[in-house]
Amino acid sequence: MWMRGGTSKGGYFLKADLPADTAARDALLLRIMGSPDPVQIDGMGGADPLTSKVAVVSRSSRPGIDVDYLFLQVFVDQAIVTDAQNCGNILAGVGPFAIERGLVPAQDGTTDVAIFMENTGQAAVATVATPGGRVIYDGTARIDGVPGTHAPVPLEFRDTAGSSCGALLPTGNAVDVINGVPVTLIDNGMPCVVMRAADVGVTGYEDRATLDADDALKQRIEAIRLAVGPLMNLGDVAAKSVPKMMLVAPPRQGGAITVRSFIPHRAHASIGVLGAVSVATACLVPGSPAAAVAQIPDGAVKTLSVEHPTGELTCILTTDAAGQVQSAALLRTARKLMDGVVF
Ligand code: NQM
Repeated sequence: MWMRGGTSKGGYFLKADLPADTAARDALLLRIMGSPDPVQIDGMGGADPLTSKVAVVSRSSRPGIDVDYLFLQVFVDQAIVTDAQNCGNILAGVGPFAIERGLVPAQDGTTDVAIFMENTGQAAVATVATPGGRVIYDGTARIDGVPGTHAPVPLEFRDTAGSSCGALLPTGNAVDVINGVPVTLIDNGMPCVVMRAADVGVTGYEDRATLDADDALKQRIEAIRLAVGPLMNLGDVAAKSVPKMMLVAPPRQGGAITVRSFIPHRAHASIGVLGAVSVATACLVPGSPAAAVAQIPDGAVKTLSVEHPTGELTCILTTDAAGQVQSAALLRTARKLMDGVVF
């Protein structure tokens, strides 16, 4: 099934329909997407990392979990398929897909689908609109980066700290200085390097095309990315799609912070879901570059609007008495685009 999940798009597969052998599976997915090729002319991929994504879904045997979800990023112009990152946008389609494929029985009204995210070993709950026991995609919910309105798919994440790096702050520091740039190395569901845009010579308000055309900027932040991989317990990240590079600036639309993200070699048209959760969490780390530019509301439950190139993404973070983030909730939508046979 081909679906839009949040602001991404990709192929959703039943695990049993793909080869069990990883190398054979990855070779098939490269052929399906048409990679490596900058325009993916011979495949289904959309010539953009945001539209070259795969979800592999199976019924779960874990207590309290309905389905297991493995996310795979298929690189556009390199023959790489990586499970080194999760994806909270593609996650938004997993609940509807699981119900449509009969892995989860639909309730009348809404159906909660508990999803184990195999990439990071953590769980999320997606709430799918199922009036009359059938998945619907039409609705009135709107997310920036997607035209029109659709049925809401609220997502809730718990205990995502250290998803891939072993700790929220893998170096134990609020700030590390890499190549002269103060950064926060953080992982609250997505490994991210958060730095002030001004510290790498941009404003943080540029559009995607401007950032993608800035080769000097891209080389500078790639050098930082390669340097921090081992510090974040990610090893050599040359062929990995993490960590994501987050350039932050003060909010301009009444939100909490402005972000321009590289994922990691192209600028994101909006922002990743778990990327946004990680940046929002960085805003709460005292002394960090994000905290220096963020506007943070009072209270244990914080509604943080993360401004991005095409609008904003609101994260609701629940913190404990020590100010640590315990859970994150946000709104996505999804749409079934095509169900059939890919050759
Ligand atoms: O951070 C793009 C996306 C993502 C990832 C990327 C995502 C997330 O927007 O949870 O959703 O960072 O590669 O789909």
